[in-house]
Amino acid sequence: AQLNDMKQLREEFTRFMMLYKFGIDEVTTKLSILQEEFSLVHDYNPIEHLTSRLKTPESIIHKVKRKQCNPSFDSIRASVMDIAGVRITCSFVSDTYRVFDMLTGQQDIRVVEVKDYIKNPKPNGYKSLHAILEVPVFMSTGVVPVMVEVQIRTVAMDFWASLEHKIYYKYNKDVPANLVGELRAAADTANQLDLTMERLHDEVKKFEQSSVVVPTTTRAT
Ligand code: 0O2
Repeated sequence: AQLNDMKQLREEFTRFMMLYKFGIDEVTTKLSILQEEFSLVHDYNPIEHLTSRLKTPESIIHKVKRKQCNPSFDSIRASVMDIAGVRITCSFVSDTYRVFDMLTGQQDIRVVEVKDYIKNPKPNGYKSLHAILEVPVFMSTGVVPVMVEVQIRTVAMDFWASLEHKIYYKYNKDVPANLVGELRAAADTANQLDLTMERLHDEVKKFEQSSVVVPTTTRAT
């Protein structure tokens, strides 16, 4: 009986994780379509790159313990909302909101929660626009709503966050004060870079708009 229980649990876990993988597939397909449409039609692409990850079983268990939630599939589903994660990197801050609006404006997406760490950065300097989205996944037995966490940030925010993440885990979540201070300062530098790049981008856009040449036909005499 124990062996059968284990077999059943394994099947249930595989199905549980599979749905999140499909959730990621749904969201990345939507984003790839936007990305391709933008490059073909608008001659400009607000999405620099896309990455995705499924939370590891160890990391899920860790969060279940931290949140003190019941270790049943149903309560994990309800309280661990970042099992499926998609990260979108944009060139400019304005693009992060543009991509957010384009994605969340889609009919079949339900926005469950938004955390705007771009407007309200974390005390350590972390910036990113987070949203928990619920997307429908169409299975043979019917439609299943799946939660996907989307993180949208600029290249500069991403550069900062990847290094901070590495440092945080290297020091086992107890980063020395001097490094915390330097990271804070680096976040300000990244922010300055974002502001400058956005301003330059706006200037080039204005220049392009003002110098649109109306084609004239010239006649050889
Ligand atoms: P990993 O390895 O990326 O999966 P909640 O889920 O609402 O209970 P939580 O987890 O604090 O609470 O949610 P929040 O604040 O939205 O952050 C979730 C994710 O954002 C993290 O996932 C990180 O990916 C990223 N993040 C948040 N704060 C920081 C930060 O200070 N530095 C960096 N580098 N990333 C951050 P995980 O599960 O922590 O990690």
